[in-house]
Amino acid sequence: GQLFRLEDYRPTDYLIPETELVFDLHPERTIVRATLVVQRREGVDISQPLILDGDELKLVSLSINGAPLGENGYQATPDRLEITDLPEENRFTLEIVTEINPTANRQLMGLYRSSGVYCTQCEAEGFRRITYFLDRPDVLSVYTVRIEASKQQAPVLLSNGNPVETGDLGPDRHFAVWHDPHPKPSYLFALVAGSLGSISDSFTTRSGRKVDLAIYVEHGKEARALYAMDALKRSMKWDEDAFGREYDLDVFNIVAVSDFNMGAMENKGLNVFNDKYVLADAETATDSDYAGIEAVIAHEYFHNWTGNRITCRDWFQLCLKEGLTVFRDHEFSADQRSRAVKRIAEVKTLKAHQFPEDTGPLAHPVRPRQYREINNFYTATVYEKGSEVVRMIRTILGPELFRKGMDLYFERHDGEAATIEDFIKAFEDAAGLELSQFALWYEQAGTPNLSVSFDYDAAEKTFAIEFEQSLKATPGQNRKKPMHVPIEFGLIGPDGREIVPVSADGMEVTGNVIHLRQRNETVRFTGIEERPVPSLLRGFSAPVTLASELPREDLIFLARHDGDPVGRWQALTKLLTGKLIAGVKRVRGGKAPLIGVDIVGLVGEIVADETLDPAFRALCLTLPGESDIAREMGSNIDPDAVLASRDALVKAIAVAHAKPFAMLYDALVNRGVFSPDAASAGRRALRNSLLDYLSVAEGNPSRAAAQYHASDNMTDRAAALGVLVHRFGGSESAAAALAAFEARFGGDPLVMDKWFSGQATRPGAAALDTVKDLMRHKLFSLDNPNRARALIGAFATANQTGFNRADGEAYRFFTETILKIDRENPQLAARLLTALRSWRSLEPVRREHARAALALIANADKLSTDVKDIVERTLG
Ligand code: B3K
Ligand code: ZN
Repeated sequence: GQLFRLEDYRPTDYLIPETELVFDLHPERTIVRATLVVQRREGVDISQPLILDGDELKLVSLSINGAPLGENGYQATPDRLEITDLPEENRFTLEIVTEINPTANRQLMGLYRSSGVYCTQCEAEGFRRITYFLDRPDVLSVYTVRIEASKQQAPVLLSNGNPVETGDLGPDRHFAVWHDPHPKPSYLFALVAGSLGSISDSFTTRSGRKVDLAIYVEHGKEARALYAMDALKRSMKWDEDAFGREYDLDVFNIVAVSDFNMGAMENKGLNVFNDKYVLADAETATDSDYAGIEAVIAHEYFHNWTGNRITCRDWFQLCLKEGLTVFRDHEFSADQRSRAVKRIAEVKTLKAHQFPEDTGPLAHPVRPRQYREINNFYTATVYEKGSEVVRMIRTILGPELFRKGMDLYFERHDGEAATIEDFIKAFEDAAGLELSQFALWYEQAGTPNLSVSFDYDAAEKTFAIEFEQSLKATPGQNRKKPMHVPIEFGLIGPDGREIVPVSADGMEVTGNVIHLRQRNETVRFTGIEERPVPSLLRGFSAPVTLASELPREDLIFLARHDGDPVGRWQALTKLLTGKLIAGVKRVRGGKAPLIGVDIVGLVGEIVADETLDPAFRALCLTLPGESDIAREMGSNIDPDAVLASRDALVKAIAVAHAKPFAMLYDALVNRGVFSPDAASAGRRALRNSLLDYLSVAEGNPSRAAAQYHASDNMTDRAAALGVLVHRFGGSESAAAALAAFEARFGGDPLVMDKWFSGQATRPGAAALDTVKDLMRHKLFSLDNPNRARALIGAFATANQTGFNRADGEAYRFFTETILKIDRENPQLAARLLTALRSWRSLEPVRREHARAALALIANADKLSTDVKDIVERTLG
């Protein structure tokens, strides 16, 4: 693959201000007639050819200003069209006719069919699979789209923008015309045509524009789209209130399809979704499905301003739209639900997905400087860390100046393709600040580590905190500069109250934020009457790791008394992780883990505290997962020992608190009809976590089996199934529940994904055979991304002991499967393959098996660019 570099960016010689597309839709032979108004940029010589991107295209005809182009005037290959015979005038019309085959398109990029529905996916480079074009985000065009199709096969005809006209074309064909007045890059183009059911509603913007809303789904599933519609209306309102952003078209359409490479796509006025992020009701969706739908609906809607109205100059700037839009959807969910619980969930996600990226071979900056395959850069670093960087800007500026900066950004760059520099400049100008050191967060890969030590001087009544920041080398970046790290903090007195220092010397401190800028710095607080317990990184104010020499008693104190719930959770997690890691070491030495009563008591205390939100208690009760423990250990991982240590702590907590846990389990039983709201979901989360502990304490599956069969909602049902399969797999109760689930939901592949994942994640070596068997299940298909992720993805990322079998058999199976998927859908194969990115941190035997499996992929022939890029960097 070719290497693309940020420093090679150059604007195009030609622009395409207007694009007219006519689609004559047929399953195997679709004709696309593109009429482009082409504009030569000022100063560009007429001898400069017009070079357009293509991908697997078949050119039918080509003309300029109405006259067919002679064979010597151009050169066409499936992936490139170079036109040399161009008119002298600087503005001309180019007509390109191409033929494409939507049915044969299994990569799910460009125009393809999903269960008979024509749909498109153009980001990042899918539009070039429809017609030859300047397929890059800095070429903005006004689109008019005419779709012609069979009335019977495709009664619904949708594209971007507003509907203009519809009509008949004889007995079985009809057409629709759409016009999008907002200039947009080609990656935001969309078309949908098919037979679909729908629900509709409307939203009136604050300036009085009435917007017609519709969600299109498979016939019969309309009622399952109601929650998504509700989330959409709340998102539209929230963006007006929180960011002053109104919607700008007469219609907003969402379509759910069942074959989709990622979560969803923000095409202007026509969002296309993976059905997983639209369909929900009590019977089929869990609370976390509901939360995911709310977040993704909001995310795609928010892109209308951050991504669409202001887009990216080039794909290196991807975080400009993604990091910012993730930040916006995080804030939305925080406002709709419990802010603290939402923040803890974000921190867990960041640590689980982004931290391993930063410490592994695929590490890259939030704004990468080079890529071979852009689709491999839709990563947790660009999205989640990108969001954390925006959050830090708000922490540094404060909410008012942050909003002022956002307003300035919208005002300056509306209708443009912008860069990270433009974004940062808006905040610098709004706040009168200089953010050049801060901008290193976009440039330097890796997670900074802060070593912190403390010194209380009772005689001077001062409390000093000494920081040392370090950042390890990452691929292509050996030497790093110190960063600007905003550290939210609190000092807590022995009575649990916050201490307000008289002054802070040595470092910049604004309000409750310490600004770390040098490699080594010390802040000294004065007027501190008693030795305080410091709470650092409150709200997880920066994406860093913290190595503090805080004594155990202080961590216990913080877990009990920190006024910041995120701080409480962080302290508890640190204690639990330390205990779990010590346990792993003992297990590896052939000994049983030692479990102190204090930590067991602490967990029980928090769980029993009725003054706390049940969702928060559930988070505290859920021990760090096996991969969290492995990540914190960093090297020489033996997943079997990790599981043994974790199970031992679960058991100790379960046995110690069996009685109060059982009472709480009963008290939390669902009463009344199911509601997906955050408070009800929090109670279910706590109750289902208790179910796991109680089942361990009781040593039998009865309680989980009873819950499974009594459940009136998927959250409780899936949780019970999880306990049965993971704790009592192979038991009659587990088999009965699996059979009941299949009998009930066997007609619905999306729901059955839970059944596939549940079995794929059963701990232990036996899961591999189960996964192989399930691949032959009638509902399973490697071609469908949701199925592949539910079975293969879940096995590789969420089954530490099963996937990392000591004999390496699972790696070999995985390798073969990736190669199979790669033949049809390279993007999906490459994404799944990242499951092996942390192979170097395994113990030597497994590490060697994993390396050999990766080498098998690297040496296979006919690898896609996508998989080749990942495997080469992973083996690095
Ligand atoms: N922008 C899309 C992701 C496109 C991925 C292309 N490989 C969804 C989103 O982030 O909202
Ligand atoms: Zn996005």
